[in-house]
Amino acid sequence: ATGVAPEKLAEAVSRAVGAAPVWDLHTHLFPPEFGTPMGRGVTPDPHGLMLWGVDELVTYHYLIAEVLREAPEVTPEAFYARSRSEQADLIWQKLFVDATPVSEACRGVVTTLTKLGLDPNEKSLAGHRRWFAEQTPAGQVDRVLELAGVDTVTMTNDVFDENERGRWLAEGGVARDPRFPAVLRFDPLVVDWPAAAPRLRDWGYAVDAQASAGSIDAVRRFLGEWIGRMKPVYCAMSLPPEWRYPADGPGNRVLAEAIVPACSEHGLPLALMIGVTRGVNPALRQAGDGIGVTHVDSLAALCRDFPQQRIMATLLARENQHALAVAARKFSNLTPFGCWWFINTPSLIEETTRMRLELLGPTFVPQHSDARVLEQLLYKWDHSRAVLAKVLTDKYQDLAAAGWRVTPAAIERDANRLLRGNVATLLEQ
Ligand code: REL
Ligand code: ZN
Repeated sequence: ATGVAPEKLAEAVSRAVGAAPVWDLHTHLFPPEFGTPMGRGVTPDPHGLMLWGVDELVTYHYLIAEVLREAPEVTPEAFYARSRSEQADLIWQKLFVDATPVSEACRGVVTTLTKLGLDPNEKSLAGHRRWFAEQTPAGQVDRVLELAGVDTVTMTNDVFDENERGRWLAEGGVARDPRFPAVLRFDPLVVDWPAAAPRLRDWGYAVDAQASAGSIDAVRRFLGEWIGRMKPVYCAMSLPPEWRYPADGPGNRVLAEAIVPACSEHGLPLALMIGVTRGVNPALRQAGDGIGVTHVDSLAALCRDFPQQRIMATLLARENQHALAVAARKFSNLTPFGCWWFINTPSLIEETTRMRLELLGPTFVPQHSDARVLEQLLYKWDHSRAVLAKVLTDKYQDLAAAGWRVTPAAIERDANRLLRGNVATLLEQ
């Protein structure tokens, strides 16, 4: 086969990266079966978990943090006292009308509206609201997945969330959409055992404050039951920067003696999302979480202790990305994934992805969306695909200069594994 001419590489790569379907490895999205507060043809469920539409897009917690900077005269309390649409109107006015929406989260709204055929230059949200009110939730899911080039949207299913828990436990459970595989998420088990234990006891599992041997058995039973109910594709938790392993304490005992064994019994990978300090500014609620540097040696120690356990990791701090890539070179059971939250910006995706390709070749998962609002898939994947294409083009140009024939088939193979194939291999073993 002949190689692609160096001056044609950029176009060939962006075509392949644009055409490759995505399996989004981590989102907070739900299909309509989990209820939705709005939409044509459905009974509105005010606590429904499927978030979509312009008010949700504009009140994304990333933008709440930004509007409180742009309009410091608005206190967080006053902001949250407004209705959702009043919050959206304020954000629209301050960040999109009175200022230029250059931040990544703002640009995301612009890309999203444009991709839906709506004009992001409108001074008011009224017309956009009318358009969304005409859509059915199911139709919108189909439209967005199609336009975003995403075929699988991995959910995050928090067993400690009472609202969601009730839906799983309802008579008949929740109807499942195969495009939305589940993930069993249980942060408090490891991060806050003193809070998790009484909840487990309420649910009928005999656990104690020390997480003694009997408790460990009960946690295994709890996990086994939820794995049976949700059929997750992996288990997940996020951990604070202070997390150390090995170290004494109930959380790590639960991790090593209940969580990892339950994952291995059911053949499930375990995802660790490390580096978040929750509630640094509690008044900001969901927008108030902060960041800290992860102790990567602890992650490496876990990978060393459980060589058979597939471990996926994403770290919040830019400072940790190099050490994570190096750890993955040492432990083949470790897969770095995504550019999480505060590093999901074009410049940091570029630097992180370039480094990962240079240290790991194509053996990682470059991105996940972390979308909370359905239509965010449109911008998160558009922006990330553009950066991935740019980095891959550079790598191929260097290879071509070194004498390698970069063929169209190789470009397609790489684009497919980076956007979907590596996830499928990781989760379907
Ligand atoms: O899954 C997580 O823990 C985080 O991704 C979220 O807590 C966070 O709020 C999310 O919206 C970030 O993108
Ligand atoms: Zn998340």
